[in-house]
Amino acid sequence: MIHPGPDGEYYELTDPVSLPKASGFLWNETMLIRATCRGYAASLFMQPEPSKYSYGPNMEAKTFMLPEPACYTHHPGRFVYVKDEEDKPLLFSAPYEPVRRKPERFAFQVWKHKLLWLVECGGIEITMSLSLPRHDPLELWRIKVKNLSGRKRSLSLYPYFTVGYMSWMNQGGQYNEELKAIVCSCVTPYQKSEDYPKIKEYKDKTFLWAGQSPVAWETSLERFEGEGGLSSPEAVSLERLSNGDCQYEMMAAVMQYRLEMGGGDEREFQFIFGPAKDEREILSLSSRYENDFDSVEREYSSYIAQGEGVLRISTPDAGLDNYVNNWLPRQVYYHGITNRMCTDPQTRNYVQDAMGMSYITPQTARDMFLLALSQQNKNGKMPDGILLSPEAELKYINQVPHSDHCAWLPISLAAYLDETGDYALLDEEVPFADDGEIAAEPHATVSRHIDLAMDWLFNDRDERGLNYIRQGDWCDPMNMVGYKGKGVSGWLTMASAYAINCWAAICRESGRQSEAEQYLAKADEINAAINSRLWDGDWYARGITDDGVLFGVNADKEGKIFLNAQSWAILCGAADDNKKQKLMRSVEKYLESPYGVEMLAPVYTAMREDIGRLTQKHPGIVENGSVYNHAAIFYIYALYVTGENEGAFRLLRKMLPGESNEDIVRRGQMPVFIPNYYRGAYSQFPHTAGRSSHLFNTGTVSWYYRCLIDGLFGLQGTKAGLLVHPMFPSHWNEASVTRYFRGAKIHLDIRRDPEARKITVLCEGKPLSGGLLTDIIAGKDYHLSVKLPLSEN
Ligand code: CEZ
Repeated sequence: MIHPGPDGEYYELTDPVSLPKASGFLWNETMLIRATCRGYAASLFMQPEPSKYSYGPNMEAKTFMLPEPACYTHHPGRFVYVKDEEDKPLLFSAPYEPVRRKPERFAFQVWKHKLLWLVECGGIEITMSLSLPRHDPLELWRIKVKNLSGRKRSLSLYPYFTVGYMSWMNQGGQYNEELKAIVCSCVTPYQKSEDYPKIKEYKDKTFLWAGQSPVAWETSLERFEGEGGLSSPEAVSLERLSNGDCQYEMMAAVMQYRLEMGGGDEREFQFIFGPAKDEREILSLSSRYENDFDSVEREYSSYIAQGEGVLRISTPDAGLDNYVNNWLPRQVYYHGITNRMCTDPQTRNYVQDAMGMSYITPQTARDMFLLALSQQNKNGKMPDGILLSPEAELKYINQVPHSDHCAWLPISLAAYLDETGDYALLDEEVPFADDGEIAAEPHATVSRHIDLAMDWLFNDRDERGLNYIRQGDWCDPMNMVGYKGKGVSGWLTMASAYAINCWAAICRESGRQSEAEQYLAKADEINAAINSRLWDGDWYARGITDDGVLFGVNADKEGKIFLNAQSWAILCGAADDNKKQKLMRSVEKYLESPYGVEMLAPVYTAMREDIGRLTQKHPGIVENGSVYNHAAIFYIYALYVTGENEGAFRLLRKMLPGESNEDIVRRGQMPVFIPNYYRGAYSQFPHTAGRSSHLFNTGTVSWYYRCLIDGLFGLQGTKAGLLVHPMFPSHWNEASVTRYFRGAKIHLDIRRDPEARKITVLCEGKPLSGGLLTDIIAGKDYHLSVKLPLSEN
């Protein structure tokens, strides 16, 4: 059903039915497209806000990327109908929708730099491949037709690219001979005259350019479908498409090619699909790319290859190797480059995505940290969102006050400093902002900025020593715990203590001893408050509402235990070993499912007005008790940093669609990205548990990478060098790793050794004290052999 290609270059699905929503995604700096194995596609481009060029059949709400996208007959997509002009019954469509004729052979290949579909039906083979240019928001399609039937065939080929409902103000389409393109135009709807200057600059045209002129075309969806519908369009049953234009009707871009093919003959067609401002731009774009697909694909492939990360692993787990070597760094890179396709990323997301870029392109991480800090208020508070351009504005959830954004600064910066040793960053002078406006004066060093952020967190606590939650912390929809100004977040209090501890460690490394001691004392004070107010006997409470009600405790019927309050109690040091063992048992008992560890349980099935929107979410999705991978990876990281290798690895492995076909079908996706969640509520709704959200925007991947570096492979940077301390699961006896670190290439052969009493690291045969490789020279190769004690188990 699914298998990796040679050297993991691609992942292949060999039937369109078992994983109907299986998908892959491609992006560049200005666009993103997600396409499924059956041909449906969701695409957007930035101008500068996210916009569309291929729509569904009705006005679509502009919102953020949603989980569990529905697929329906008229869902936007890219399809090719094939009709045999002699043997009429033969009508099929590649890759599968909308005709859904079962193919003799099918392959959906997700490559890092392209998506490819191969379909064989009735002796005709269609190959469709999609790549993107480096910059422009355009789709470059190659469609190959091969006659495998060993006899002459007379075919009609109909590329059908959806355009849909573009505007209630003005929309129409026609074929432009001169441009060799179907051009669909609209005017983005608006009512306020002050919007016109912006609107008039929009790319309000969608065009389908063809390398070879079609014999006929169609621009009206209704005329194309006729009475046959999309599974058997009336227009395809006719001799020729109508060559009609479209006047304020539902649009489609359909072309017809007549092919006389001898046995074994093959033909290739090239298409460019995307938005444009006007015909002149269509001409310049098509002339820039026509007849140059090869080099454009090569350029795009090398662009994507820049996101390869710093680890190449070969372990007993081939599935994990494939994901870590090929797909994980790509997904981290996607987040750092595209900022999840918005102009005002949430501050916590932006700073954690920067953390991930420390392992991919550290310079990008550095720039992201500096931009985020330049938007900090002088009082230390961080904004809810980071504005990526002067005309950007805070939207949606960024208009709801959340209290946690400061905490992520030292937590993420610690990974950057570990990876780069770039402590000079702490002395960089950065301005402040006053409510979004970057002020000319005053400036302060990065260190001073983070001091202020830690002091803001430390002071933003109530008389019990717990942090106010306002209308949310890491959990966006926990919006009614503290909206009256008294409710506190147990998780945020733990995150504050952990952040302050991380900052103390950085202060120590950067020679600010006294500040380090002061911050350690502050963290201890907070941990004392946590243990006196939030320990419920077998786990930690999630918080206390405006009305003083402790929640996330055993007394609760729903939302008894929250995962984040357990993992962060371990991270901040509030949980001593006795409490840690107790909460780990509780997590295993109440939250662990075959698909990973759930975010809370039992799920909420009714509104709690002292907790909020979270409790209104459908049981088992997103924050209401799904396997919310971002929360799960925090727990896994907490287990690694406290030496719980077995539990950490078990849950790390469950985050990837498993080896068994049954698990893969249940998740419904290929292991080419980690989704933000898998359906939860396993004990209450086992039949839907495990389903993927198919949403690849998630802070999980930065932390997954950190778990590999700081935990599983224990190849963590320090100021002095690379600390080697693998934390293998007991069933791993050996592995080899190549670690790229500060310009050097470090080859590690790691294996269990009956003689080894503790982890021993030899570099070129000489023991390394404390497993620390220092004085590392960029450009040099190092060969380390690491001996691990035999596992207890
Ligand atoms: O957005 C994410 C945020 O991007 O939710 C996480 C939060 O930590 C991330 O920063 C947990 O709440 O508003 C909503 O209800 C949405 O559910 C968002 O909370 C959520 C989106 O679903 C994307 O996952």
